[in-house]
Amino acid sequence: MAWSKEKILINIENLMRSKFTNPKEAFEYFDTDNDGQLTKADLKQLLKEAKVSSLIRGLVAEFMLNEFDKSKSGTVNWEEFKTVVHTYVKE
Ligand SMILES: [Ca+2]
Repeated sequence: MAWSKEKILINIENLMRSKFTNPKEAFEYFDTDNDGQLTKADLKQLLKEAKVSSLIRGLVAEFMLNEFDKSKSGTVNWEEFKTVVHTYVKE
């Protein structure tokens, strides 16, 4: 199966819809150490649960950090995550 950005986003959207009732719940679930930041490892776990192939998870997590980590902290905080969700997941 070929992976495209669209397919990955659809998988993430499906995960959000099936597993969580709102974006905050998803963020808190993946923020395993509760420091308010999602690390690259946390993003890879999100991608794993979204059934994105293990072959490309690292690459996609890297891409997500580059695109959404506006503060360049190397992690995605709640404000940044909210932007991601609102950009890609239709209410
Ligand atoms: Ca964290």
